[in-house]
Amino acid sequence: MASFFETQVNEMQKAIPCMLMRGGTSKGTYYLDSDLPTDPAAREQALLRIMGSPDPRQIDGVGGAHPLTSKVAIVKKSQREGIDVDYLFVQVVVDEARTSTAQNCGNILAGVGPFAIETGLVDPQDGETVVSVYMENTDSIARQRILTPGKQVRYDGDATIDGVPGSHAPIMIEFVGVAGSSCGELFPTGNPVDEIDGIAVTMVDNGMPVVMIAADSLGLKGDEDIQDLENNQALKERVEAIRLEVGPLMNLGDVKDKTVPKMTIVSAPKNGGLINTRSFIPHRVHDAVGVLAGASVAVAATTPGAVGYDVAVIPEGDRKLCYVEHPTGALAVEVELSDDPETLDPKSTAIMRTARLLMSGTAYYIPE
Ligand code: NQM
Repeated sequence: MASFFETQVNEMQKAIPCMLMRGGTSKGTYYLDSDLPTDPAAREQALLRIMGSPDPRQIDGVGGAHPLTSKVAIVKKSQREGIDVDYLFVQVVVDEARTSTAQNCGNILAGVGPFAIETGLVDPQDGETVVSVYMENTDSIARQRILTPGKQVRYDGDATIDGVPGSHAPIMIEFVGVAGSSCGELFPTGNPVDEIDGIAVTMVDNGMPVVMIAADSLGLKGDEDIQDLENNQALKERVEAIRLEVGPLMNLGDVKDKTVPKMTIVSAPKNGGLINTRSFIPHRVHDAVGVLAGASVAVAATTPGAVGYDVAVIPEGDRKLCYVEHPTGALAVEVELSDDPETLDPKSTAIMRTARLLMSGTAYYIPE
């Protein structure tokens, strides 16, 4: 298939069309699947080299030297009934020559609908375009409502999300079938709480495998600065030891080289939200909180017995608008909890994000 992009060929370097987009509070390169090498090793090499990995500064690439800005979306037209596009998320490890598809990313997802429209994979409507996305990493679905007045993606607008300066056009995202999508069950051990190394933890997966630990059980207040947490070597080692132990219990196997589960320290809300968080993702501390990670926290914190339930301030009503507090504000997650005695899987999970096309063109890299 001819690419949407006009690729500028360079004899010395390999050239791959791509867009750089902000998706929610993250940033990454977005590719059409058909523009990337088909050979898996060549494909991984292209993604690493374009991002500039391995290198803590990613100085020879377009990556932003942080896991939140070293992300990739690979998108193609879907063959699935009722689905517009398939989205594969790839985490490019910053300081190692490694990529991982073992996790999904709800922030980068926010840019997938706009990218699909910009590249002609989805025909825009005049006004609003609904894009149905099959998320390959977790075998689940998201429906995005994108504003497309005059059949063009609207990026400017009045919607704000904490962790991103300014305001932009809202993108409403509804998730379908995300509970247990990586771990098999919403609470993969069958319990809302378990004890690991003498510490109570909640293992939960409402779209992202998350381990919730009460701040006071780690000797923390819960509102520590990101830098303080990242400098606390003893804490990092303790959290990592728990992560390695719970990986198999969450049906994730050996997680040493995986970016899941996310380790989330929870405490009472400080600013009127549901609960307060600090998330190790898993080795750096998130500036905010992941979208699907926030969705997992929101459901667990409203479940009796789970870590955080005792300090959570739970909104009234069937559809609960839960503000998951984080270092730069709060993430609003709307959850409709189960009323089925057979399952705790929520009836629905939805969030609002914004995204913006930052650059469209050709990425170059020197192959091996
Ligand atoms: O949980 C970061 C992000 C994420 C993941 C990470 C995310 C999600 O904020 O859905 O969005 O946890 O690595 O981009």
